[in-house]
Amino acid sequence: MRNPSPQTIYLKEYRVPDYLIHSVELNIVLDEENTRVVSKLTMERNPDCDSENIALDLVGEQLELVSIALDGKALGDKNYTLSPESLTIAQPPQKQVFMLAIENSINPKANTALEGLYLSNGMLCTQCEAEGFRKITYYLDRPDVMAKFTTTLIGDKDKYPVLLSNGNKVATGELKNNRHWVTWEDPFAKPCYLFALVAGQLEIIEDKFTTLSEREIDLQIFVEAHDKDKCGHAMKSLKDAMTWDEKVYGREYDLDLYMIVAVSHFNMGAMENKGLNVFNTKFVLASPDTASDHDYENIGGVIAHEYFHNWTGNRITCRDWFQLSLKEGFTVFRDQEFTADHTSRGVKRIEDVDLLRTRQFAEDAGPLSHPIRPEAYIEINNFYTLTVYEKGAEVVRMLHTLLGAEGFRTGSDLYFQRHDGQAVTCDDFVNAMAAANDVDLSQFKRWYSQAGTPVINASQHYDEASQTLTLVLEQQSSSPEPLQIPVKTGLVNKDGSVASIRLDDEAAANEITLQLTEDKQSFVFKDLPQKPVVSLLRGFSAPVKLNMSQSLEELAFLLSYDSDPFNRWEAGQKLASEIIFSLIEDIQQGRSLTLNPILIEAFDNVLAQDWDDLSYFSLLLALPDEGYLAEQMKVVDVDAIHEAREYVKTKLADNLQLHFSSLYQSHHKDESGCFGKDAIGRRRIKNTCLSYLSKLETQENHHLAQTQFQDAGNMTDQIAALNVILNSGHPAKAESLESFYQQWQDEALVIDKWFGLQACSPMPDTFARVQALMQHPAFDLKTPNRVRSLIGAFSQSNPVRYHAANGEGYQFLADQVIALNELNPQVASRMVTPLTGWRRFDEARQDLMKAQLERIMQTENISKDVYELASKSLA
Ligand code: 0A1
Ligand code: ZN
Repeated sequence: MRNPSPQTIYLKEYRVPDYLIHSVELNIVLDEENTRVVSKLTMERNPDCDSENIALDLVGEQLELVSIALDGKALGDKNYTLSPESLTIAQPPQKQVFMLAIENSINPKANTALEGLYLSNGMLCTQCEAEGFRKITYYLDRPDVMAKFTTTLIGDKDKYPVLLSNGNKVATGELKNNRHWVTWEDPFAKPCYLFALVAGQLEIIEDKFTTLSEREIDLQIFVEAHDKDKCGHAMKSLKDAMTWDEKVYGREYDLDLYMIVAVSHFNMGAMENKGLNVFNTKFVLASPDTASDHDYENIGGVIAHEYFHNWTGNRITCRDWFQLSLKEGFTVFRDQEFTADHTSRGVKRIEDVDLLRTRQFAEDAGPLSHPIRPEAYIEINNFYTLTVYEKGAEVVRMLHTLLGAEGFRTGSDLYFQRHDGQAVTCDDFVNAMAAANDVDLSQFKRWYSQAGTPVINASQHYDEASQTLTLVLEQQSSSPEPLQIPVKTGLVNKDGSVASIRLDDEAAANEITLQLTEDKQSFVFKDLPQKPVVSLLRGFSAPVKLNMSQSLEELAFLLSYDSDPFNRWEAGQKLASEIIFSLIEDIQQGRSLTLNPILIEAFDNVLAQDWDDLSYFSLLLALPDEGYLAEQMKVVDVDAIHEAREYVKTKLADNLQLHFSSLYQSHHKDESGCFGKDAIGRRRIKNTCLSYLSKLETQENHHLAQTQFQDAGNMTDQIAALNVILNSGHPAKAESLESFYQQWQDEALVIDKWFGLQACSPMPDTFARVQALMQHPAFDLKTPNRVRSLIGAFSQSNPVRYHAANGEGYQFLADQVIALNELNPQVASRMVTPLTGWRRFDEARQDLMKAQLERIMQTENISKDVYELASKSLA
């Protein structure tokens, strides 16, 4: 192990920096194996620092120090101390401003961790968030040290014709030996995690955007030559995002140039470096034949996310990494709303909640549960979590619900005005919201320090004599004091009409946001001549688990009549879940199975209606995900979940096949290249029907899938057909998989899908197939997208095969984590997650999973990343 007991960093130990950096001048001579960095820092002692310690501690890792000079004078090695992770100057000058010059070298080719400066398909690029800049040069690598950067890049003209960094290009020139240089100047002070450089043979796609105040911005996307035709959607999304941020938040872009570079090797989705975003190719490249509708939507969302960071993240950044949700929660909320405004609001909300409930709830219920503002970490890279991002966005959304759209905008205006150019905290954000609206949000702040998913128990009582309905809400959470929870509520009459809500002396309304602020509260609704059906937590107005007993009939009723798109879908999910859970019990007790006809009737009802929004219609027909069902079980029984869900799906297909067939036929059109809401909706509903029909295993349906697979002119249809072929007894399975590979072998992102599809298959031969695919020439442990599409997909999205009772899945995963630990600790630690939830399984599986975690803990040179996850989940 590198460090026997890696250090824990605590929020409560935050201190202002001892020194500040005003400006940085970087001179970087690029070379694959020996890049030279000269960094000139203009520094001063921080006037706000009251520490006695005058030593200057810079951090640096995997650097070869060449020289140091203070105010132009070389420092002898007695004047500083070097450790593998730091450079300390005991006696820096005590005058106001001094200059420190450092020269060091780095080896990008040896960098498989993809943090700092690294190589991707011959291109040099950087990733500095959270603490990657210290792998480029010695620095005060913390977000509250903000400096102005001037960067000169020098490189070979043929290998690196394009040389990019943050800000504006201010000078260029030629040198001998076929080299050239470019100087970039970023006028905005920034923390070093937002620094970026890119050098390589790249093609450029250009456009322009005129801002609200009529400034013309150059927009540039850089990609490898063969991808030049796949940037149209990304460029359009960028312009849409710029327009939206002006309209919704009054935020304009601030530099004259906005650049995006797509790279094939990237640990995450994308990175918001100032003026120079670096993106995983997955979130830039799209053409109708290579990218699915889902990919198109994701690209739009991620492009917007990174663009929105320019204000929520860059202009105003985090004081320390505990505040990560300050920028991430807010920015995710902004990108969710952007997508909702450009697609279908109801569908977007359902998909976001689905992700939250299947993945974030599981994280929050396990050993790695943490508040959206964590209080301690060993490795900050482990805290780019669903909790910080997705639950963080839910917390911001609750503020939006509580303050209303206008109040929220007044609050965000004040936040931008107060803190522009600063590194701030989550409290600063909530304080600005409170001050602008003249409300007290001190109770609301508890959401930032509370871990785990709160539970609301709801009960109701209707009194015919007084014509009142009393709703009692009780909350339970890890917070010692009650939380402030907005509970959007509606009432529906027996005939499906809206029942007016009259609460105390308030005016009647169709919908109300109840304020749950105490442990237990009663709400009395008046003037109700008949007992209405309650629709609670509309739009999923708070990230909580809601327990309210509702009969299957009431759920079926809400599925037909609830006017809230989220709760209408939710009623269907609850109905299906209840039925699946009772089948799970039957399976566990060895009883024979029959499907409750109420579900068939409810689906029949949905199928018989005319729907404008076909994507939403498809969601109403989707059964709850296996992961979501597992989340709700005390002891997860993956086999029974799978069997029960498959049984329900097959029975529905059997009973409703005429509906599914006729819907399939009426919506099966060739509209490849059309990405309007209707064309996307038609593809989605058609493929939902195809998936049901495939359960019947008839020759006719096999033929349907095969024809769709062969004729498809777009990736959505092709991959949907391949998926049903793969997951049925289709005779053309092997041939289809092979022809798909042959067709797309030169398109890395499509081959990722090919790996992913096979890894997720519930068929019995999947594990053997996954093992064989590990040996496939196209598989590479050094490419994170490949690792995620094979190892990640298998362990995170294929519960029934990954959790095989003999433990082969666990052993396989641990083997891969151990191999990845050496190469790329960040990716390795993300792969550990499916072992960490061991407490949720039966004893035999618990033992098998624990044994693998223990084996991982024995890894030689275990990284902080993997150590933190494995040790915390065993504790
Ligand atoms: N800030 C980026 C996410 C990101 C975080 C870490 C990275 O490397 C370790 C890369 C990207 C975002 O939210 O988009
Ligand atoms: Zn982000």
